[in-house]
Amino acid sequence: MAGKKKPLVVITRKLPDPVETRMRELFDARLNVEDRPMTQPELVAAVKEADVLVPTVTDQIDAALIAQAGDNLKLIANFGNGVDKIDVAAAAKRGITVTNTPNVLTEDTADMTMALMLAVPRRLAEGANVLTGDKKWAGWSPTWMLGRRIWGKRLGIVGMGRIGTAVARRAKAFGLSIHYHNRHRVLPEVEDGLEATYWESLDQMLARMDIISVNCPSTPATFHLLSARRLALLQPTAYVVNTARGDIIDEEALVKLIQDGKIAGAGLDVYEHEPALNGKLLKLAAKNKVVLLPHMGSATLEGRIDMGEKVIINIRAFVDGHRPPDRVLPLRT
Ligand code: 8YV
Repeated sequence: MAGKKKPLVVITRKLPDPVETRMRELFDARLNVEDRPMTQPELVAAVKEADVLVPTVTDQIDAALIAQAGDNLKLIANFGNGVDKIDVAAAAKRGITVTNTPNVLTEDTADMTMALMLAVPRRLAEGANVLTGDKKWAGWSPTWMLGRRIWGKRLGIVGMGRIGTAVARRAKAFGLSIHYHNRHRVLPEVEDGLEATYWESLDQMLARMDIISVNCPSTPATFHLLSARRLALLQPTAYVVNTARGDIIDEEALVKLIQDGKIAGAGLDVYEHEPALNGKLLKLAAKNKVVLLPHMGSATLEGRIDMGEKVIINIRAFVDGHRPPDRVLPLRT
């Protein structure tokens, strides 16, 4: 990246127009206007040539890919918060910096978490389908479309980081009592403000909650954190919501427990093998036991523009020789 030459920035997916316009002004930006996900060979070609790669959650930036990077590649500026698809340690070994886009998608993702938290117990999708379905609506009845009340129930948040805390703030206003499990207890003032109860034991928390919300990152330590054994601790009336990453939950086990009536239902935005979907989940959706969204927790125009802005700031800072604000360090093992 020597001299005044603009850095070659390869962006793997189509980004909002204002972001792409700014990137073209600032960088030698190679855009993906058709938004066709790049194949692995195309990604290899990109990392061989680029000074900066801007991937998203749909790209697998593993050690094998990083090993093929050209000497120019010095920065992977992820368009997204979660870096579970990037081998950050392999990048660090090759002297490649990794950045992400925290904070700007917190509130949107928390909103969608609340939407999913309401969707299954209050039969939202099912109710909406009544009016647009084949049969004519017969009208209101006192015993029809009864769901379960949210107010006064216990919410267990797994992962009390930025998004978990934003979920807790909203949930408190919905009359839920806040419980959480996290690697570290949060500051007393945060806990007090939320009237939150900390559970050191995830097992014990799971056994006592009405709703579980998964809000931790996907790391080797959180893979199947909600394992078959742990999911079996949930009450038969409990709901599970996941807007984090699919592989934090043993999806097969979750499906089985819902099928068997051992858990009441789930609201999911993320899947273990996405974009592939477990057919059994689709069957449960048809029976209104689960509400499924296609990974759209942070999908607002404002959020995507803010994410793009963060990517640009990270690239600019890096290219100008500063430490980029959202640098991601390899996990300590
Ligand atoms: C993004 C997300 O849409 O940022 C994340 O971690 O899960 C999503 O909300 C996606 O990652 C963009 O790459």
